Amino acid sequence: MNSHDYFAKAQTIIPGGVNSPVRACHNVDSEPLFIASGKGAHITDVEGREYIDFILSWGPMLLGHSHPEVTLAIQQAAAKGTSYGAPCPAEVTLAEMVIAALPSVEMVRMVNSGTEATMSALRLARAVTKRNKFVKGVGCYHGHADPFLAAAGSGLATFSIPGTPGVPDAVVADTLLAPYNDLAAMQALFAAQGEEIAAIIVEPVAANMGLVLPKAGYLQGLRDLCDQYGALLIFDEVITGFRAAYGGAQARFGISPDLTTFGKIIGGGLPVGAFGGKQQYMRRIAPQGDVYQAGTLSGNPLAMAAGIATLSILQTSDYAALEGRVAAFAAELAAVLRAKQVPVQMPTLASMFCPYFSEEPVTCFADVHKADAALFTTFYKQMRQQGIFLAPSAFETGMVSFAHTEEDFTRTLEAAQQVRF
Ligand code: KE4
Repeated sequence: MNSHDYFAKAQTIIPGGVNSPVRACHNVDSEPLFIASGKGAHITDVEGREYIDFILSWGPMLLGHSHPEVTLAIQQAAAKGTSYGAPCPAEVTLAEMVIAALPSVEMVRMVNSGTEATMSALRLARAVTKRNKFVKGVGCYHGHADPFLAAAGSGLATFSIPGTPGVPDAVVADTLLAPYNDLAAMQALFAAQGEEIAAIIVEPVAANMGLVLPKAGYLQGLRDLCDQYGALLIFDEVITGFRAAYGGAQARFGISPDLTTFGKIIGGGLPVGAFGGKQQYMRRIAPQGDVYQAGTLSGNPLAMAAGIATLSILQTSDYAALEGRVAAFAAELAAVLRAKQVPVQMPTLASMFCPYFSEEPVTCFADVHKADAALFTTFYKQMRQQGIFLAPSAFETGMVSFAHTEEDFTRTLEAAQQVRF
């Protein structure tokens, strides 16, 4: 069977034929590829075609696919059993590694996805502050828990309306929205409602509307507002954790949040999320405290083994060297595209890059919508035809691993050279 056949069958028994919407490739007018295997920076589809992978499972595979040490760790753990429903030493080891990497994290709870991490962190912030309202940035994504699935209300209203059917109005009534990177809007929100706000949750680098870097002073401004009004600052580092730097975006930008959420890389490709922060907050989590949070497979021994193996390698990996290589590659890619008389912005940060087909730099969600989605679709399709596997959406970020070689970059640039807009 080829991908088309698998997709046709999948659509009869799985909603949209996929287990997560973005994989359906609707944003780029394409059908998904069904993948048979991955090795290093490459994946192979069910028809045996190989691609250079810049999705990397939406972030987890910073070491590349099937890294031998990670695979061995998982195999060895699996041979001893897959889940105990009781604590195991690996949970302590991975917690120690996360805490050692981020000074702001003094205690951590493992969960099974980024969604569980952000959902739990918000519950904790609300319990700690005894407040219900929280603020999220427009264009930031924090998983699919109900409170985060909010859209902007009408006009100047700062309250939200449900972003999807199935979320009650009441659930998002306390979800406040402010444009990412607009510190003045956030300050106005706090001036009006600050005493009722439990938390700001923010992607310190917004990687779910392409790649939008924080403006100078923005993150510090959020920190100052939270301090002034007694709200908690939650950094959603599900993507940036251990990718923006080994210590996450908070290490790069020198901001200490009250809570941090993790996912993706800390599981090495297996289902892991986590939330952590200062002891004074985290000890409120059951069973030490009174804020309930739980999970059958939280701290799963295989997932912990994969995370430990991954972070053990990343601890001594040269992030600066990778960042330099990615910046050079992205600059060359932008030059190749601009030579075709198309407008390109190409922000990068660490091992992330994002081609926006836009005349103007992208600093917020409104700017993202000014980019030419049709050009992106053309780019995506023709690159995929040439064996380059880009994120199938202009709202996602290109991810590079330590396994990508200069040959991979060269082949990608050659493919871009062949694109006809
Ligand atoms: P998960 O529940 O998908 O593990 O994590 C949710 C989440 C939370 N916070 C941030 C900053 C995230 O980026 C995510 C999930 N990221 C998307 C891709 N950008 C997941 C891909 C998908 O939904 O299939």
